[in-house]
Amino acid sequence: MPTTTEATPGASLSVAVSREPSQSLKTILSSHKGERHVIAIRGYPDPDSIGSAMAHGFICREFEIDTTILYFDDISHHENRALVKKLAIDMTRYSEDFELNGYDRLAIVDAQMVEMPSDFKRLPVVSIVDHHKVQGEFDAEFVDVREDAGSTSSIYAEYLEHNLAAMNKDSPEAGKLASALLFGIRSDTDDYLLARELDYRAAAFLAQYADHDLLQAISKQSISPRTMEITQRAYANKVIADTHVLAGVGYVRDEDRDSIGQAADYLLRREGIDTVICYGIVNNQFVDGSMRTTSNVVDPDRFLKELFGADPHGIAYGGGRADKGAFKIPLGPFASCGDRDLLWRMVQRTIEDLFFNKIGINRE
Ligand SMILES: [Mn+2]
Repeated sequence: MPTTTEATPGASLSVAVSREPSQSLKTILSSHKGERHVIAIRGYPDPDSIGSAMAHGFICREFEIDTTILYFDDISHHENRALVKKLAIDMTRYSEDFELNGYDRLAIVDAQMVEMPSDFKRLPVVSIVDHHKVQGEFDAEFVDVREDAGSTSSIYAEYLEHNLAAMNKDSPEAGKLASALLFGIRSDTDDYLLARELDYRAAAFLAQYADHDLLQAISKQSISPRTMEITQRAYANKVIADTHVLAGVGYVRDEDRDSIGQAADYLLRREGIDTVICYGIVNNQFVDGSMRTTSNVVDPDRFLKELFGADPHGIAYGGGRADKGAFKIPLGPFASCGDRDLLWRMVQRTIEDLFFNKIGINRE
């Protein structure tokens, strides 16, 4: 009996889906057969951008296009490092001496901002696929930006569903890719809380290929000792005011930045708390923080913009969306303060003063 793993699974999920983007990507990639492309991940690599980059490479292989996944910022989150390691994803960290010669084109995935280092300007952009409104000037052969998608991984899953590259249940490669994309969708939609129709359809399609043991192994990744330590510092230093928690964690290395957000997530689970701000001095250069809220009245974007204001160019130090936000304030020359404890106390005192002032609570 012939097996038909490529026979439009997911077709039973009724909604009419345009094949147009998949078709035009197919046409464009067909015209670049034999070329070498860079797939660029801009910003800190996260599961969505990593999964999307893998998918783009997987599809390119079908068109005999050789690809290199290039990333520019350290993989900061422990879970993301686990993802790359467990799936043995072949990714290259960009450095000044990266040999750009021999590459014909550039593909950008899940980037939000598409600015590239200047030496990349000579590479024509073959595609931009994203679910954020894309910022910056760009000129690409293929653009598929869907703001109604919860993740870029969902868009790539749709290309796969439309057979741009053969998915095969017996192929470990397909299994790895489906797992990475599922992880990307889950992570960008906050565990499907923010998922839209496209994301559910993508997940239903991918689930049949995914390696579920692998997926579980990635998501059950233990919390790193650094994150645990930073969370513990946040817990020890927390100041509670009404339903708010403010927690300074002191000095944090750049690669542990994500632990601040994880600590905030943790504190938010405390009974009676609905809003958390967790912050530290990151890389000895920035006061960097994360905000989390489950409150119906607190808007993190507005809250942080009002709390910290903007730099002289009018760029706000903080911002966010419905349930989370972040801020980053450069210490500038104050970073050189010879007394680290004093500098930290000054930062802590300033943030606490601003915060208590804002929520109208006297701190003593
Ligand atoms: Mn994304």
